[in-house]
Amino acid sequence: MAEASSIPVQKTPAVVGTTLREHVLHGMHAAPGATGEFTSLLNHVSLAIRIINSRVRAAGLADLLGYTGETNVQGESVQKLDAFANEVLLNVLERSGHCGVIGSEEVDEAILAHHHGKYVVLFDPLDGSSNIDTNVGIGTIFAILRRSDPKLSRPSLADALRPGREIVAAGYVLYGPSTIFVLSTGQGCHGFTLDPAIGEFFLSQPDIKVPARGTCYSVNEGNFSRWTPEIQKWARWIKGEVPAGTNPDGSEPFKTPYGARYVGSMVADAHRTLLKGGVFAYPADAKSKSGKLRLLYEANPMAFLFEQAGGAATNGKERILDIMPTELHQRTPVILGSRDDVAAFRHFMSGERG
Ligand code: AFP
Repeated sequence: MAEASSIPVQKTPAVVGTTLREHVLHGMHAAPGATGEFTSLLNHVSLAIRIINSRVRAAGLADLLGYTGETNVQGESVQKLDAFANEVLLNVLERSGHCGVIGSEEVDEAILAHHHGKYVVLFDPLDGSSNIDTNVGIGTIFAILRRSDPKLSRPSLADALRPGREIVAAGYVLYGPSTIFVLSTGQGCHGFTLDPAIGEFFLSQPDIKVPARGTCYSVNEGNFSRWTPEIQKWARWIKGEVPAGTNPDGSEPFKTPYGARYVGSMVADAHRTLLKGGVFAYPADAKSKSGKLRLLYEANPMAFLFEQAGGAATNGKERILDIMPTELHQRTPVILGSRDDVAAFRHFMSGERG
């Protein structure tokens, strides 16, 4: 029988890890000249998220399922939870006093808030809302930009119409089996999980790196007949209907077929892709000629996070973060994920493969 002394001592895992608040404060201390406003703004975002989360978790009980009877600026029926999440974010952000401009997927015009507010916050309050009634993962997505001249100029729409490469922080929250907050302030991409008993987000996935290649593709293939021949060729290739072939960049051949995974909530599909690799695509089609997803509320924040995690995001021709927006509710094709898988899609679009 083994002596007691030879039994390896199990280290108790730390009960309390790094909270989201500490993580953000740490970033502030490392930034010379930081005033604390950005930290305060992120704390307000986190508060709004926790309020939304509490309602999402009780949706079936609190008469929050179903539609309000209104249609939003996109012409889509507004879900009650969508309207609630939107209101919470708008109220909390306005009260923070840090926002010059706020843009929401649910609101027609940009909201010009505080004259000297340093920041612009753009968000999709509840992404994947058509999945709400069936208890499938949904999420919130946001991006934060800094106004160029908050002391001298009044807030205007132009403050929001900036390319994604100027984003200073972006994140999404996935209301799934647990509530996960993925955040980047430009120093990598980090995942926090909500401890519902304590009401705090704790760092659970530090420095997420998306694998250079994955094994899954995520696209609404019901749109196949509406796609261009180039996109159709990509889809046939990734399903292994044609030989994998050699790569234009000389890298190791892909192992097709890839597996298919599609939830229909961008946050859920993107989160899986971020952690496991592969590619998520919502390309343009004959019905949605500019794609379906919104540049400022969905594509840009996700592209920022994927690039921070070593992945890539394109509209098929151009890096998402380089697109110069012309409208608040502009749509764009989005292809994001593992570096090599996104490159393969681009090679089909440019005709380098096909
Ligand atoms: P909803 O918020 O209307 O459900 O749209 C979700 C979404 O914007 C995005 O989250 C999904 O990736 C995409 O649309 C799904 O679109 P399809 O239903 O056309 O596949």
